[in-house]
Amino acid sequence: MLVLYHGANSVCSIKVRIVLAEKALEWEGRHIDLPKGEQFHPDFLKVNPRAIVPVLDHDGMLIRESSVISEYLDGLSTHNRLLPADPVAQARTRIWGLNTLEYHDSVNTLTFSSYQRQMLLAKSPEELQARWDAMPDKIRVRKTLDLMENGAQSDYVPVALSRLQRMCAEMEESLADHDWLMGADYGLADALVTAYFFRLDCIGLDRLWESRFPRVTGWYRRVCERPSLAAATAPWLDEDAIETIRAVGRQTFIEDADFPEYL
Ligand SMILES: N[C@@H](CCC(=O)N[C@@H](CS)C(=O)NCC(=O)O)C(=O)O
Repeated sequence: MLVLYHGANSVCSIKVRIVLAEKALEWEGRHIDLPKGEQFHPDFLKVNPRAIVPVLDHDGMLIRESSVISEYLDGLSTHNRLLPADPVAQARTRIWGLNTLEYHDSVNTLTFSSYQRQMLLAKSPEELQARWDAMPDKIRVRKTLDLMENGAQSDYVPVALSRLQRMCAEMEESLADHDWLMGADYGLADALVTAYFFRLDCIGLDRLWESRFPRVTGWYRRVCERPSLAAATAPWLDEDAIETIRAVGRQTFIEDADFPEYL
């Protein structure tokens, strides 16, 4: 049996849920409420001492890291094979998977400087202290504290924006000759990066690619038309929740603010 420990609005969980939907695999969810801090509960720490989701439990065998889980799931059935057969395309797909570590860090920066910041600001000093004490990664604590204090003015924000511009520029190049990242067919590389775009879209930052990167804009439109994105998001995130997140994002990242030029 496939059991996924996941968060409703966690980008890495959305990534894995997209692959589960693309592969039409049966799975059971164990929802971990991240804003409530359920990732720090001793029962979950037995599943992942790093206190992060997603974690896949396949018949008692635990697998962590969303891109690794995604490729693992793809290998479980021949239905809608997502990893290309060609070894070079496989290597390139895995590079997209590695890149997502950087995308995750950048998207996490922007999320915690906007709506997650509001969630943290609403907590009492005691609750916050308990959270910092529970977080195993103290570098992440430092970054979160900085984002909480400075919001969009944090030094982390322009770095994140310029890295994400680079992501868009690299994708624009990869999409020069075909509709999907690895060729004519939708594949694992597309599935691995989609959730980061979904989150940026939710926090009102679709202008990172809209009117700047036309091929990426078309790619995201096509991704949104696939039933897998709705299947991976709608049951956990309704339109009202997304609108609230977007409103905070729009307040945080002022519409006409210049993006740092990476290119
Ligand atoms: N590189 C990991 C990142 C996992 C990660 O950071 N997950 C976030 C949610 S997207 C989390 O569980 N955060 C817990 C917290 O913020 O305390 C992956 O791709 O699986």
